[in-house]
Amino acid sequence: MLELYHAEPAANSMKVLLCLKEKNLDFVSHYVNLLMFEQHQPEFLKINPNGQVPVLVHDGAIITESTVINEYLDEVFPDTPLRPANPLERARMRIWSKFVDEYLCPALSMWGWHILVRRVAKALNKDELEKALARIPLEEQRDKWATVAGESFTPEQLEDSRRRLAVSVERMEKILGESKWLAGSTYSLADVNSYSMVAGIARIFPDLLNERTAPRSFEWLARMNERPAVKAALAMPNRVPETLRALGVEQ
Ligand SMILES: N[C@@H](CCC(=O)N[C@@H](CS)C(=O)NCC(=O)O)C(=O)O
Repeated sequence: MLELYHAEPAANSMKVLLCLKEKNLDFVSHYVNLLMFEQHQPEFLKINPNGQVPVLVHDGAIITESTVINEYLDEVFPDTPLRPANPLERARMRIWSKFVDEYLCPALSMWGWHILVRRVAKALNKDELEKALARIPLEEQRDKWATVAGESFTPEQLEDSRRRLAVSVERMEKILGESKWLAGSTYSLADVNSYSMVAGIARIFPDLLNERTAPRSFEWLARMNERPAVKAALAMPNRVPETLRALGVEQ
């Protein structure tokens, strides 16, 4: 049996939801409400002591890290393969996924925290915030909550993240000038792992990724949006609006 602990169909949760949908795999969905700090509750920390989603549980075995989870799924369930058979394309799939995880995603995440998480952090009173911070297992995550509850990131940090996103789009344009998909001629985990992040850039910075400034990435995104698996994954619950309402955060 496959079980997935995940949040909204966005960011790292979306990577795995999309992989499961592409491979047409049945799974039990466990929604974790990140804005309600469910990821830091003792029951969830037993599953992932880092207090982060997504987490896959396969016949009782726990697997964390979205990129690793997707390779695992592709290896264990070989129907509808998402890793190119060609070793060079497979290497390119891993290089691009590593770039997304280490360079693109942290830059996008800073903006996500600045725009969304900050509003939740500001809505908490001092006591609630201290209690919430004390339960966060990862020091870097604790720092991020404390940062957005305070003055947030500096304009320089935010501008540098925006610059990294522009660099990411430039790289993507170059790759897509040479091949149809991000690892080469076949649709692969390189595309699956990037979809939510690239869609995030287009949503937050339409000036960086549009038909005119990045035509190939724009076309890739349009092609991705048409995939039934993308549509199915995006149809998974998004509880952010109702959570913000429940927390009394203005929308
Ligand atoms: N490297 C991890 C990162 C996971 C991660 O950052 N998850 C975020 C959601 S996209 C999370 O759980 N955030 C809540 C928190 O850190 O409190 C992966 O790729 O799975």
